[in-house]
This record gives sequence, C-alpha cells and structure tokens, in this order.
Amino acid sequence: VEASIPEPQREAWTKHQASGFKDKDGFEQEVVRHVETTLARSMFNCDEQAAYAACSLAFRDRLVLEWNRTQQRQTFADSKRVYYLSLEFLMGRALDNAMLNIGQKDLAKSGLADLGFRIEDVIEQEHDAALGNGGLGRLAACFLDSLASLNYPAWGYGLRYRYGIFKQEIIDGYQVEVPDYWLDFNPWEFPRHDVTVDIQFYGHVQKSTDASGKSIAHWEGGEVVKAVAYDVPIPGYATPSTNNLRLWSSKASGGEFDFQKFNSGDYESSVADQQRAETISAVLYPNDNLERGKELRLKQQYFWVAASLYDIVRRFKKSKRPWREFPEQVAIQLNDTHPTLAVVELQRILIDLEGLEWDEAWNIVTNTFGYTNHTVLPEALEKWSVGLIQHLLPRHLQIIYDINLFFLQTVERQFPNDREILRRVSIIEESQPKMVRMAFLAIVGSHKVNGVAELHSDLIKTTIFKDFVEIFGPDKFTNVTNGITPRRWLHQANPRLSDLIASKTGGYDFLTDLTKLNQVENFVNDKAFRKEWAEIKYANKVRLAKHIKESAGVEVNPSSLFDVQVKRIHEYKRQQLNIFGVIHRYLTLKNMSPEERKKQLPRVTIFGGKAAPGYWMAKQIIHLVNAVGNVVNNDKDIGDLLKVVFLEDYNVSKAEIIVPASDISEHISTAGTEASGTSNMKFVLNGGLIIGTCDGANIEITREIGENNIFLFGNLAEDVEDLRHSHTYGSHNIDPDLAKVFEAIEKGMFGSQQDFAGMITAVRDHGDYYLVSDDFHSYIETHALVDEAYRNQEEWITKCITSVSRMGFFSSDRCINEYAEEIWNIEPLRVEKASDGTGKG
Ligand code: 7GP
Repeated sequence: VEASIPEPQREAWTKHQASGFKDKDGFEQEVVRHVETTLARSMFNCDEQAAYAACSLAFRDRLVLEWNRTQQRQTFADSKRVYYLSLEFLMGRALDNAMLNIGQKDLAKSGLADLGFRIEDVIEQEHDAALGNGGLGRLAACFLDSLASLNYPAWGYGLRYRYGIFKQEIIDGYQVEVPDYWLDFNPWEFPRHDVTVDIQFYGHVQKSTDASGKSIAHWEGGEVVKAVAYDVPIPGYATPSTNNLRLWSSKASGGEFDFQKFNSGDYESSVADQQRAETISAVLYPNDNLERGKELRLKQQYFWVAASLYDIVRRFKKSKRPWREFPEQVAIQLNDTHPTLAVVELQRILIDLEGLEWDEAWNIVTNTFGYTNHTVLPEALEKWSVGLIQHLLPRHLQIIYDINLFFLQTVERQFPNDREILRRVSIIEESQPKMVRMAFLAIVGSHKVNGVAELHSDLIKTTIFKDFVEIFGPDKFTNVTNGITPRRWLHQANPRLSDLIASKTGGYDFLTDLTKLNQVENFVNDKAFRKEWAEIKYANKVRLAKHIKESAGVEVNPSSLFDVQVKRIHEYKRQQLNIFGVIHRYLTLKNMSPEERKKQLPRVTIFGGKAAPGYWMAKQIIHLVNAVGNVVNNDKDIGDLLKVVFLEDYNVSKAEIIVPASDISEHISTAGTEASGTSNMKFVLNGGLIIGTCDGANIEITREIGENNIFLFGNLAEDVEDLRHSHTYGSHNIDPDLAKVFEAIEKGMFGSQQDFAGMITAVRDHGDYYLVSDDFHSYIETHALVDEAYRNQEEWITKCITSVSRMGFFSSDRCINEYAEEIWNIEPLRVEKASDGTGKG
C-alpha cells in the first residue's frame, strides 16, 4: 500500500496521533476550542445546543482517528470484508453511544459539569437519526454495533434520506405526520465530495459483436444522476475498531445546472432537473411490512445498489486479484429483497463491462450474496412490473430474463414432467401485468437464505419458498435468530441495572459476552440485590411517568403495573386486541362495587407507534386508543385503577426511556406472522416480563428463560389457516366478551361509533383474518394471571431476575458470529483492547 507521506516525514505524523482524551482537561479544552472556533461562539452565548455540538465534535474527532486506523488495518490485512446492504438504518442518537463505546462518558460528564452543563441535557439535544421504519432498520443498526465491537471488517451501505421517518403528532386523538428534517446539523457524517459515482437510468440497449464474434451489450442513453458518499463512523465497544456506514445522496450530475438551458433562458427547467435528481434520496418510504411498487422507490433501490457495488468492485480491483477470488474477498448481505438488483448489477458488471463469460460470472455472483428474509406477509413481498423495469433499467431486465431462463432449465432437468413447478418458481410471474418476483431472484442469486427466528425460518421453508427447498436442497436455507446490542439496550438505556449487574458479576464483561449474565442467577435470593433491583425498576418507572405527564398530560402512579405495547401499528401486531382488552377491563371495573374495585390492581396501559400514512385501519386503532384514554382517564370511578396512554412519536430515543420502565410488554401478533420481533428481547433484558403469542422469537425466549417466566396465550401457527377457513363471512360467531366490547363502542361510549366501525366489522363481518376473536378469551384470562402474579411482588422479582440472567443468547454479537461463520465465512481482525476493560464509560 502506497502512503502519500514519505518515510522520513512520517514520524512527525505519528507523534501527533492520539485517540481518546488523555484526561478531563483534554476533553474540556477540545469542547471550548470547538465552541470558540468551529462554532464561532463563546461562553457568553453557549446554550445546550452549542454544548451538544461542541461535545459531539470533540468525540467525533476521536472517532475519526480510530476510524482511519481501522480502515488502514483492514486494507493492510487484505482479508475478506462483509458489506451489509440495507435501505434502512435506524440508528437513533450517536453521542451517548460514542461516549460509552469509547469508554469516556464519565470523563465527559464531569468535564461538561465543569463547563456548566448536565450531560443528560446535552445528550437530549440530539435529533435521532431515524432512517428506518421499525424492526428491519433497527436490526441493521444493532448489527453495525456488533460488527464493529467484534472487530469484523464490515461496511454498511444505505441511503442518506433528507427526510427520515416522519414525526408523529397526535391532534384530537388522530395521527398527523410532520416531515423529519434531520440534517440541519449533523456532526456525525462526513461528506465525501470526492467519492462520487454516476448512475444511469432509462435509455436503451445496443448489441455489437467483438473480434471473436461474441455479442456484447451496451446500455446507452437515458439520464445520469450523481451519487455522493456520506460516511458515518461506527464505534465498536471497548475496542478501537471503528467501521464505516456509507450513505449515498443523489445530486444532479454534470455540474450544478445544465448551462445550455441556463444560457438559453430556461433557468427554471435547469433547476427542476437538479431537483428531480435530488428527489431520489429525499425521503424514506414510511411503510413497515408493506411494498407499494412506486417508481421512485425502484429508482432509490437501483441508485443505492449501483453506487455501492461500484464502490465494492473498485476496492476489489485495487487488490489486482483475479475475478474468481471475488467471493473470497467480498461477502454481500441483502437485508430483505430491497437490494436484490445488486445480484443483477454485479452480473452486468462482470459480463458487460469486465468481459467474463456468463457461467463464470454467475458463479461469482451466487457465491457473493446472502439473502435475509424478514417477513412472510404477502403484502410485503416485493414485485416489480416487467414494464417498469424495462423502462428504467432495460439491460437489467434482459439479464433477469436470462437468469430466469437458465434457472428454469435446471429446474426442468430436475423435474422433467412438472410444468406446474416451472410456473410456480419462475422469477417472472405470468400475470397481467407480468411481475418480477424479487424474493425468488434473491434466492436464485444467493448461496444462503436465512429467516430471523426458528419458527419463521421453518415457515419460509414450508410455505413461500417450499419449492426452492426441493430445488436447491435444505442446506441453502438456514436460521439466524435475531439479536440486540446489549450496549445500547442495557448499558446505555438502563445504566443503573448495568452497574448493578457489573457489581455482582465482576465487571462489565457481560457487555461483550452476554452469556455471562447467567451469573446473575446466583443472586436471585440475595436480599440487598433484590431490593436494589426493585428500586431501579421503580426509578425507571418514575422517569417514564414524568415523560408521560409531559408529553401526554396524563398523571400516572409509578406503583401501578406498567403494561406496554410499543411498535409499528399493524393489524397483524394486533394493537386492536390490546385496546379491546383494555375496554373489557374498563367495563369489568365499572360493573364492580366500590369495595370490590378497591381490591383491584392499578394498571397503566401504554401504547406507542407510528401508522403508515396510508394505512387507514392502523390510524383508526390509534384514534380508538386515544378515545378510550379520554374516557377512562377522566372517570372518577376508576381513578388510578386504569390509565390508558398513547405516547406520541415513538422512536429509538423514546424506546430507551420506555423499555427499562415496563413491568409487562405485549408481543401479541397472530401466530406465524411476526418473523421474530426484537423489542421482546429488549424488554426482557431490562427486567420486564412479557405476554405474548407463540410467535417469532417469543418461542425461543420461552425456551431460554423457562415457561414459568412468560405469559403465553392464543392459538398456534399450525392452526391459523384452519381457523381462518372456519370463520363465516357476514356475521361470524364472535367471543361473547368481545361482543360486549363492541356493543360498548357501538353505543358511543368512546365517541362517534362510526369512527371505529371498520375495526369492528373487520372482526365480525370480514372474516377476522388476524384471529382477534379466536384469541380474545385466552388473552383476557392470561392478563388475569398477570395481575395475580404481579400481586406477589417477591415471586415477580424472582421471575424478572431469572429471566434477565438467561437472556445471553439474544445478543446481536451471537447473531453476527453466526452470520460470519455460516454465511459470510469471515473472521475478525485482531486488535488490542482499547479501554481499561472496566466498561465504565
Ligand atoms: C421485521 C419483522 O416484522 C420483525 O418481526 C423482525 O424482528 C424484524 O424485521 C427484524 O428481522 N420486518 C420488517 O420490519 C419489514 O419491514 C418487510 O419487513 C421487508
């Protein structure tokens, strides 16, 4: 590797290289310097925003040094890298995480205090990086944390949306969407104006023949948009390794304006061209588990995939290795089907631009890619019309047809007399209009396909991808159960619990090896330990109660049982089941005598989550929750016995307050519909119990923590289909308790019944697809068991401690190690440990 600075001068460079702050003084000096120079302010006008900016810049400087060294180390080592392609990275805030991962939060805390600031207030200034919808995007963020912490050479590739997921406001009980303009000030990104790629769209394909008579395709004409790289450093925990997340931003190519148009007086249209180019990376599509098939979305996908592949190929070509070694140097993971065009793009680069033969190229392609599926919901499975791809990416469509042809030929050889299987597995769906099935393309173009929890991985093998298991054999399909990073979701979100665990397990090693949590179980009967455990939970509930008061204006008693359901609003996740259950509880309380009521356990039911702007039913659910809250929270008969709260604008930083404060959380999807779930893991890790269905990772959580420590209810996945068929349209025989709930709504107890009619008819008249009625009785009964269990606080705390101690499996570190071994075949780079190993940041 060539260095730009000659040997004799390098000493001067190394002398000045440092990473962490030497001491508190060194930190303060940097903060003051940034306030006075970078921000051009002074102690006379330094508010919390400025303190946040300066503190972030000071830490960013440290990160950047390690980041450069990590990239150098990886280049020298010349070993295999993994590239994680994801349209979503739901990162949340960076400052707190950077301070903790570097291991200098304590130092920053006292340094900021010296300068007149509380670290909590400074952290609060940061706008969440919310480039994701929900589980899929947050998983990608946890993976980046683990990849860096485990010293894997890894890059994330995504889009730099100008607008992340919208901000949710609740006005008169309804969701209102407000744009999330988050780039006003973002110290965590580095624009790389020198790293750009020209991306082509539209145009046509020309064929020519070379000297040997071989036909060559040329993709010509159309329009070109420029991709500009923005790099975000990803610090590992207790290691100097700092990886890169590269986000692409779109820009008009060929200078700022089309000068010809400009000169001919057509100024407006030259600006319009530029704006059109910038539109590509302007906004994150706000749908979770739903694909709408919009042209701009396809443009986003190709723009991002083509820029990333260009970058990856450029890096590989520097090594001067032969092409066949590409899969030994490069692993690319497709986070769902969104980046599937990468399969086609790499094949195009190899055959059209690099002159490889089809088979050799295809062998490289399939050995490079792995594909992760995150859902079986039919409405989320991506399909693009052949016409649209033809228009936007004419050469890619040809290649897709060829991939399909060769694939179907092998299938035909394998199943000579089976016409049906060819129709079923064809990448091109012979519908009107014809569609390209992206999941099938991803399977055919990858060497491994994985689901995200055991049940889910089994389901994809027996349902949506069944034929492909027959064709490729079962070994191509595997399971990697999701995980979460214990750094953010324990150490950062729940520092007191993390400290308590550290005090008993001999330090913070559990943060890098979560299985060490099992030592906590030794203290399950330790009085002082239990007392502190309970105090921490209570303090976290007080903090949440304060947030509820400030944001929703509802006074809640922190001694109540806190029952939480926070996640995207979706019929399959069944917030409607929860709110119907709350209404049932309310009716039951109302029917009691005052004496009887006094014996009841006070409960706060907390909802949070965004509805996709076009998802009418989800918005009705939000409205009903708020309407019920309005009635229940102001009912003098009820008082503290029941409060219903909808928390506005649920996001990562709010989750960090909510998760540690829950007593019980709800993971109640119709069995077989939630691929994994990851918040279920977060809640249990923070000493909360869960009520849930036998779905996704709930099943594995139960296996790990024991079935006495979880409240399971409802029908099983294997029975769902039959139950659906047994429902009669037009007036299905619903659960009698649920019928009473509907009656109350229809009587107008919560306002105009018309507002909620859709939710009722979906269950009663339209086939109850999500089995709300079938599971209602079991749900109510199980909640009664929760109440009973919570009354016995000693038993309850035992369950919580035991559960936490058995959660080691659900670290995203375990998960990433499985991907590395089973799918990517990569190894970590050796580096010396950075911090003193206390983990005390
Ligand atoms: C989600 C799944 O719904 C959730 O169960 C899982 O834990 C998470 O992925 C991470 O694997 N899926 C999505 O967020 C999604 O949009 C459609 O999937 C592509």
